[in-house]
Amino acid sequence: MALTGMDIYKMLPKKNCKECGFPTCLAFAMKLAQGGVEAEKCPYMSEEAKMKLAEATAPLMKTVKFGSGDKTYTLGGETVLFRHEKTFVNRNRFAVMLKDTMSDDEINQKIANMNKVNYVRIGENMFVEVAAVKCESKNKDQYLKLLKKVKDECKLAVPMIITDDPEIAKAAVEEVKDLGPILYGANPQNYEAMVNIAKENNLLLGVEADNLEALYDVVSKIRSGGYNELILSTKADKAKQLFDDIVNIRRTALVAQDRVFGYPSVVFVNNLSSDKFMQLAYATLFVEKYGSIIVLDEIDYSLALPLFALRQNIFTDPQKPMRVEKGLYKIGPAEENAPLLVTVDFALTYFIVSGEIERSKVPAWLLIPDAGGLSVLTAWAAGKFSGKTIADAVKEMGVEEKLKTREILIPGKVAVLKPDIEDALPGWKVVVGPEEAEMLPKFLKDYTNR
Ligand code: B12
Repeated sequence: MALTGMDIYKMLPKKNCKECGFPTCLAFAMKLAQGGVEAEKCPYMSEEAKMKLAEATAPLMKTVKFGSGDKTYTLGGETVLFRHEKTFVNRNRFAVMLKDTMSDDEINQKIANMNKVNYVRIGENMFVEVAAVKCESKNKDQYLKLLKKVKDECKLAVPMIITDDPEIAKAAVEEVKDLGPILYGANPQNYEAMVNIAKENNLLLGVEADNLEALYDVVSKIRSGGYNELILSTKADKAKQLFDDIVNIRRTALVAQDRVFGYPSVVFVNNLSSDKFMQLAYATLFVEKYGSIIVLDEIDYSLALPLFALRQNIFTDPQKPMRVEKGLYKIGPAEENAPLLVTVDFALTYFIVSGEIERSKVPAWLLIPDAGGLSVLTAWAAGKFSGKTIADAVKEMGVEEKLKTREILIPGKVAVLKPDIEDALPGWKVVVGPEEAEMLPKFLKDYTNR
């Protein structure tokens, strides 16, 4: 439980020395309880009190890691229940379920799709980060064969070993430990053996139980044994129950301030329905509330496009507008005669337009004025993308000194700006481009071959 100002006050030396910058120890304690000052500011606090305080003021929800190298992922560490209260910090990760009882064809198809669905949206790589590899056969060799295949063929995903048999778990960890796998399957019966394997290999351990009470009990025991790298789940296979469980885990941590449930969660939406689009619907629910790893039966673009876009929206910081820095951006090996285009500083627009320019393979310059972080038409309607703002950007970025071209390509949606820009930039010609950026590759090729 979090400490109150009075709890902290009792631990202080009560010298009222003012060296911390506060008039009294009580004032310092109150500020510390709110997280407004560091305990270190008190020069006379005992080491024991410092340790107690560090523990009590640590975030209520633990931040955990899995994976290795450039495929290392962070989960948890959330401080608010609702994104708009502040921000969510660590995005959920998606997983695809592979079982050692599936046919080779089925496994091959799933792995091929996991490798194929891989694209960039607003600067972020989108792919399934976790291969949930389940031992259903109870046969060690059969399971290890699948795990080895995943290790060799799944190019992007980190394995999550799923078994409740410590002997199989041990062999499985040995097979893929370099990849920083998650070990999932500790429960009230096997937790001691599973904790030992996780501890020895420094792995994130998935703990599950039939219901929240049993989960609370087993997590308490694991914590008092000193292991803290956990991710939690219940075995609920009905949507309402699973949703209740996952929300309660988060509320227990953040509202009741009980660290026993202060861990991220795994959600098996593949157990809720065998229908692909029902799984999609459930997954959207758990992106918003509070799945940290969301397991699906499969992935393809019809699932990935909505899910990854939703995740990207939920896990952006609402305190910061999604915008790029104003400036003159070089795309490809552009020289001083290369075409010059202008767009706005709304991140989505910038990444779409720069992506299409790259796709055209025509090296070019992209001018970004300060347009308030809004889309083309929104910025235009708000008066932030106008003849004047574009002309100001041309001057501010030193475009006339850096480039020889005196032509600027504008978005087709704001063709109406042409005379205003030409008035504000004497000697310049405005060329109206297409309305949609996807038409840019053809347009740019025709434009440069005139
Ligand atoms: Co608004 N809004 N909005 N809005 N908004 C819309 C733009 C629209 C069209 C809605 C409508 O009435 N039909 C109107 C504008 C109408 C008009 O004047 N023609 C509108 C209005 C009127 C407003 C307000 C003035 C409302 C008000 O307050 N009265 C305010 C203005 C803002 C302010 O601060 N005062 C307003 C506010 C908003 C909010 C809610 C804040 C959000 C803005 C979020 C943001 O921009 N960061 C908002 C949105 C989301 C929209 C909406 C629904 C989508 C805009 C969007 O994100 N588009 C549109 C409706 C719509 O467009 N469907 C209305 C996606 C991006 C990627 O598109 O920037 O245009 P884009 O880029 C594309 C193309 O232009 C092209 O490629 C891109 C992809 O194809 N392209 C190209 C881009 N750059 C370049 C460059 C070159 C060289 C080329 C060739 C092509």
